[in-house]
Amino acid sequence: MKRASRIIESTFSIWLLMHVALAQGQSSAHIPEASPAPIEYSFQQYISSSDSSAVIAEKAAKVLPRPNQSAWMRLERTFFIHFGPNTFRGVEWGDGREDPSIFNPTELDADQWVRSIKEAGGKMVVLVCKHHDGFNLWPTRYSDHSVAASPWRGGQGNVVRDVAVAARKYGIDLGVYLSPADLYQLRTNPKNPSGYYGDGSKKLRSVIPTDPSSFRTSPAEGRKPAPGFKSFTYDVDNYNRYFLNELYELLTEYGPIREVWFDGANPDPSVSEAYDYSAWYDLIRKLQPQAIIFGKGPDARWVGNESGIGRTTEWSVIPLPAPPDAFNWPDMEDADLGSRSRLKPGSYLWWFPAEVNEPILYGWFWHPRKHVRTAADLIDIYYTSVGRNGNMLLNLSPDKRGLIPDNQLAHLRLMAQVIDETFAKNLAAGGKLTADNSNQANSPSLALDENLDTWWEAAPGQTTATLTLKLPQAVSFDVVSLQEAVDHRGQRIESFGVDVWDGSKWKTMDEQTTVGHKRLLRWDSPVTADQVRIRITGARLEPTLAEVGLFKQTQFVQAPVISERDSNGAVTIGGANGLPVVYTTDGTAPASKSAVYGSPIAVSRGGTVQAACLAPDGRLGMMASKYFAGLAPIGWKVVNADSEDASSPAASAIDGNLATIWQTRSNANLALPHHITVDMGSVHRIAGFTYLPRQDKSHDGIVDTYRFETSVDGQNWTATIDSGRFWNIENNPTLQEASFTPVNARFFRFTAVKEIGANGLASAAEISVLAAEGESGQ
Ligand code: FUL
Repeated sequence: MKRASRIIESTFSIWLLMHVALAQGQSSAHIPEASPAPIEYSFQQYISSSDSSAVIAEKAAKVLPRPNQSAWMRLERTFFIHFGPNTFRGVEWGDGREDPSIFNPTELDADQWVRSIKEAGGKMVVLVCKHHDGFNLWPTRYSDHSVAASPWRGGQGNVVRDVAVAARKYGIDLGVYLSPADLYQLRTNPKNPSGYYGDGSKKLRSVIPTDPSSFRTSPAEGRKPAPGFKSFTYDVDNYNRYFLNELYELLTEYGPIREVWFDGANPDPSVSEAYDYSAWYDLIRKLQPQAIIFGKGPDARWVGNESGIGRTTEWSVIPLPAPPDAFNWPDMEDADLGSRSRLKPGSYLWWFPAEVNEPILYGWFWHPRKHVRTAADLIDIYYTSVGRNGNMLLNLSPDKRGLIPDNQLAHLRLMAQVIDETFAKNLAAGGKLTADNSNQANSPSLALDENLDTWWEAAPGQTTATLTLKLPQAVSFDVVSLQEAVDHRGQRIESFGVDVWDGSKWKTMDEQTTVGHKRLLRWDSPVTADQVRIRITGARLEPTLAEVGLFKQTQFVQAPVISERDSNGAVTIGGANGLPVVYTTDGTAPASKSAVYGSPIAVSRGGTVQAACLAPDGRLGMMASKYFAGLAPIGWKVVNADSEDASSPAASAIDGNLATIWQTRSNANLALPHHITVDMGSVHRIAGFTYLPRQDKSHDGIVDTYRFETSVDGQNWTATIDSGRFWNIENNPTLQEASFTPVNARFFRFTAVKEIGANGLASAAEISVLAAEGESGQ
């Protein structure tokens, strides 16, 4: 990295570098021999081949979060906004060939976005400033492909500015997502023949910010730096210069930036471009030293899925095979990233906490047909993200108006209400916490003082302990919250259990592994006790607890249960325990005035059913929501499939049962393409199709590239979509929908051209078609 040779502007950088240098010097340069030097706390530790297992554990326990991470981990509930040309095209990934004129929201109101986030307990908004399609949501000086070229506000609008102003108004942090992949700039994009991405240009000495008028020819010419900031020099090619200038604009013109989000996805790897990460990171550290560099960066890691689920064993101290300065930060998806068996000689130990991202819709960009995760789903996600030592990053999707629609907000508000009410009162407060061993300076009462910077710590040399909480009277609780003093002592607890006193003996309620910044245990039903015991059964070094909490989940009337479609395409709503149920089928959230459920609802054309019980006090209970993709397969038959496994027949792709799949034979016919042809029994006017990939966690045969053909008579076929792709299906294997100009069809044929793996398989849980507006149904 170029760091060492330059003047270092910020004290944070100096502090960081000193510590990293110290740690490297201490461990890799001087491998301890007879009497090892004491192990100091550090931002980085190196495991050498002579380290005993006790030394390795101590080193892992003495890796601390860096200051930018400490503040970030305390944000817990954070939000993403995906909005751009994709919103107007109804796609997940664009192609960089979009005309800027399609970006024309009629009522864009960033204040509404940020207000909604604030009201939902959000502490940060990360705005997608440029997605993979390369359209910039601020009027950058370095590209004509931006809001300035759109009709929105006569080309005078700036989404980044609007969000930054609102974030300041509501007192929440701002983060920026800038996609490294850029299809507009792609060298092969016919819409932009002079694109920078992969143009093979030479690395030139470049001053950042560069003078836009000499960007290609003499990039050593800088423009005036932003007030309060300096210029910097890097040797970079055209695309990296473009990217650095975009970063410079975002990091100098919109106030403090808490996170810079680099995505690893690349929709078109046919053109390659070497990202100069070291220059990017260097610039970020200099301009916004407190910012977290996420993903393709050293400060926070993608948890490995886009469904909001952290690991039950989630270590923030991660062994890296190379020094952090030289590492390229791949996605880390293994089930276990940091347990003792992973701490091998030659590893660099580094604080690298998880961020758990998930969209509120089943997809990142808004589309009227994408259904919303219910409040109950979002609450589950809170427990599997924040409750598992990760930050929750929940995406909201403004619609074409530029507003977050009510159906997203209804679930979001309910989620926040339930979480806020649940955690409003710590039932452990007022109790007395004792421990069978403690460090004199760290008494157990410090774990009940609502201060994360004071903590209980076990006595020197102890790696197990039992803490007992005695309450003045019995309390009922179903959530236990534990937090380690990670900022001061790192992450240490390897295993623990929680017991309650049932009047005559201790009863074990739960046993788990890691704690970290926060671990939430959530039980199906509350337990009542006046004594609670926390047994720390394993730790890397003396364990700590900064805070202990007992909570009772707020009571909401449970959501009713919406059935699958029956063979006539009707759904029933049950599980209301005698309460009236209100429901909607138009995508809006049910309210007390919505239709009252009486008899099965016809959903043969597809759509969303949302329902909630009305409690006797008039409050609406938790909402249930179910989306039915496409036409119900009433009377449909498979005419032909080129291959099917005996246990996964082709008929399973059109049986309306999401749990059964069609999969091609794994011992023959292995080469793609594979196809399935379906007779719908009568002619329909259709405008798209749906593909639900298998939902059993296996990736076998999930389709990436497909052909979709239709026919009225089963003889003459039209390639309605000759070659289509399910963008991002590998990361987010949820329902896919593709639209086309309406056609009449009785037959359709779906051909899997390419799968996400390389086994030659094709599979599908369900395939259906989308009725065109005005299609009268069956
Ligand atoms: C992914 C991207 O490809 C998606 O479009 C989205 O931006 C998500 C947050 O990251 O990898």
